[in-house]
Amino acid sequence: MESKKMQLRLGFFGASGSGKTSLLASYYGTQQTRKCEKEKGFHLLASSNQQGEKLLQRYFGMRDGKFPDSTSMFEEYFFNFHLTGIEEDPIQISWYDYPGGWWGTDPTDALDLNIRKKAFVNLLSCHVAFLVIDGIRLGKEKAPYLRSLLSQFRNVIKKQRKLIHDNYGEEELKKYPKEWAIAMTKADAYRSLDAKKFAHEMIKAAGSQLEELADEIGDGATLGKKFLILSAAEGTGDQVTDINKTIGLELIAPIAVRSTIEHLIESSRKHQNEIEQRVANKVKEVGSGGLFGKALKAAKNLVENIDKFDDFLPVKWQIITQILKEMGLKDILNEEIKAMQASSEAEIKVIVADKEKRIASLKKSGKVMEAATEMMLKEIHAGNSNSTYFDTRSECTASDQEG
Ligand SMILES: Nc1nc2c(ncn2[C@@H]2O[C@H](COP(=O)(O)OP(=O)(O)O)[C@@H](O)[C@H]2O)c(=O)[nH]1
Ligand SMILES: [Mg+2]
Repeated sequence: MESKKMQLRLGFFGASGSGKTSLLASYYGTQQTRKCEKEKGFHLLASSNQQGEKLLQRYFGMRDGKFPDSTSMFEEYFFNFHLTGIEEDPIQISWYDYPGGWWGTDPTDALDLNIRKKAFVNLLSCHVAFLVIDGIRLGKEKAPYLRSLLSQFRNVIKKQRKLIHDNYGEEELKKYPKEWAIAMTKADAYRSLDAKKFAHEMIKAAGSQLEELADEIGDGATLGKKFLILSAAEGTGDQVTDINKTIGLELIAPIAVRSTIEHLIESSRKHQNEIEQRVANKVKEVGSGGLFGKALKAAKNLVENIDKFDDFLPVKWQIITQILKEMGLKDILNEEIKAMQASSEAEIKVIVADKEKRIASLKKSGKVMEAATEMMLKEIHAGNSNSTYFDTRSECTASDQEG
């Protein structure tokens, strides 16, 4: 029997120099500070000492004022999500760094070929992918930068999908990651942009390219819906001026968790006819709350059918459906619906307080996995996530959903 540990695999796609290495070093380093552990009650630990040391070295370099040396290799890292005071680590996070340009060139030797093959397999196992946009370049070059980046990236996707198809077959292609977030790095250098403005700027400058890209990825791809802004540190050029001024890093893992849940919901919606016809009627009955709120409501009706998700979802999702089932998907969804519909800060505060109570009691009763998931979801609602994360679906009105 597979151990009941949630595997969460994240892929980062971005051109060389777009800030991926700095991001991970800062993310990891920040997690190791006592302040973080005290405030959040959790932190990430590298699964291997060697990897942990490498990341910390880069982080200390940044603390001393210098961004890390650039790397252009495919890199993978593994972390355990550690809850303060609890021995067992409930979530394992894999982080894959896919450097840009890499897919466009031919392998140089047998070793390179092998690394690439492995990277392919990992790519297919990713639950959530992040497309990295360089905030400094965006600020300077604006729309032409976005358009050229997106069309290059579309070629990359095309190439990847063809390679997967030719080497592993049609069936494997179904595993290709569908949950995508667009992440702008170096947000410290582009202060006037919050996540919502970033989303609007991208859609205005390159909306049709985003749609084409989503089509290239395949039916149900969420590329172009979720936007976040990140900064590894405040800096100018290759100098770090303040390592403590990071932006949005703490939301990466929570957004990934939330995305996996959304993916299950969307899949269940798409397959609703296969699951139960009566659900379709229920969907019509639900009221407003935005497209996402509506999706969540529809999903509520499917909670009892979660067993059947495994029939149509690729294997990589099964451990997640199993966990969600055990932890009471219904409760989570109810909470998330409330949170999505909350309009005032006071309402959000109540939700966060409720979650905190729930987390404390889950921890007390040894439900570590459940506590960890709740902690991440709480993170999205707490703090200033409104300015660093934006889902365009929260803007849609209920009528967008008809038909
Ligand atoms: N201002 C600012 N500059 C950054 C940040 N992250 C990276 N940079 C700059 O971008 C360069 C490339 O970053 P790197 O992490 O190596 O990019 P990668 O090639 O995608 O891994 C760094 O040397 C810095 O000059 C950031 O958060 N803020
Ligand atoms: Mg790098």
